[in-house]
Amino acid sequence: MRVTPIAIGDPPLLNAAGLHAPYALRTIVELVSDDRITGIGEIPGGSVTLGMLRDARDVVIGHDPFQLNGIKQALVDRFGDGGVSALKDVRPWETARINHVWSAIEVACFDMMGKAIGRPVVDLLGGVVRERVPYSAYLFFKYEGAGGALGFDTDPAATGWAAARQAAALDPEGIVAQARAMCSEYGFESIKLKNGILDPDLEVDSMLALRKAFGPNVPLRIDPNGAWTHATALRCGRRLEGTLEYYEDPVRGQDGMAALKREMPGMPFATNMCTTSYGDIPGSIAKHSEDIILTDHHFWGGLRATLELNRVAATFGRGLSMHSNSHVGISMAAMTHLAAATPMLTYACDTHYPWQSDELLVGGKLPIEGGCARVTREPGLGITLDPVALARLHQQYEDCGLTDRDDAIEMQKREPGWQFKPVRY
Ligand code: GKR
Ligand code: MG
Repeated sequence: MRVTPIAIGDPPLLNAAGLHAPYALRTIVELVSDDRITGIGEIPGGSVTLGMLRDARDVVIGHDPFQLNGIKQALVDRFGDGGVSALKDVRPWETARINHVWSAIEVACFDMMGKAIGRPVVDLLGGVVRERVPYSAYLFFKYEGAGGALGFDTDPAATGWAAARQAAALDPEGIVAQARAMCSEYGFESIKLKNGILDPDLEVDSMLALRKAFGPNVPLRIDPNGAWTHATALRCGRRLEGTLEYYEDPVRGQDGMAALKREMPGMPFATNMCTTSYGDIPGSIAKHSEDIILTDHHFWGGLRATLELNRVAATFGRGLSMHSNSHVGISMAAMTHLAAATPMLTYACDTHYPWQSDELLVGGKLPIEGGCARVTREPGLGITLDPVALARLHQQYEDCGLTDRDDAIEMQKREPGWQFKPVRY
């Protein structure tokens, strides 16, 4: 079992927690069996998860990858609940560290199992319900810059999406230009805009500009990450009634979401913040805090645990979508296998994949065409790790000096004194 932290170039994207650093951190897990079958997994980076994964080697090595229940139990015996993120208030979805650790290992086990029996992971999850998995264009307000080695500089020779990816977008015109370039490159047919940063009315104006530019048939979502008060969210929501496919985390907490929903019964609400684990499901159902849950195998405890949400959604009349963070192709492949096997996951999934140019797969980045990623029929995840690329991205991790994501620190470099506020507007 090899555990490798990597850093991937990431542009200066804005969100309620601050600003993305020039590099996003991920941790890569490789499991190698006695008969030389390799399985790979990817998880958000960070010192706690990295330390736990390194410690998990003693627990994992020697197990049969098909014995997922036994491996999971051994990890729980070793780590308990794995500790809660110090950034719980900033990123409420990142609470149970054991889920991160287990997710990376479980995905690697599934990759090994698939390779051992010559079947894709999606078949081990019950089989294909959709071969082409739709993803949405995930737009961000941003400063100028491409991230990575270019930091906040830009490449003057860039064209098309590569140029738009590095351009500043701080107003409705910038967001529409970003959307046009991303949709024309990848063919996305639905759009999400990250909010909770600028003046809320400017953010709503940006959504309305997208509606005008793309017409009524392109589903639109807005996600202020709970940074709005009830009054702001109600006012902005009213301006967006009839425009949104769903309203993602306008306010914090299940009680806040439920109270807002009662005042906007016609608006579909979605979350990856107030209902983020099975422990939150009773409250979600009792309060009806959202209509759509954004799944995420990195945080819900792996592929099988996330797939089980399908039954919850079917039983209680909820919809499913998918959450994402800056990532490379192992996560992209795992997300696509999972979405291809989840009947209730009918909303286009989020992905940050277009924002990252670094990749560690043989053959480079996985294709997104017509807004969709096609699930492979190749064994396992259907991807191969390029050891040279992995070594380069690990060196990038060593060189960049980052060990944990902290968007507030990055923001303070731009705006000295800037402080994270759970509710800003
Ligand atoms: O990448 O800045 C970001 C997003 O804000 C991310 O951290 C969130 O987890 O994608 C996210 C979401 O809330 O949907
Ligand atoms: Mg969200």
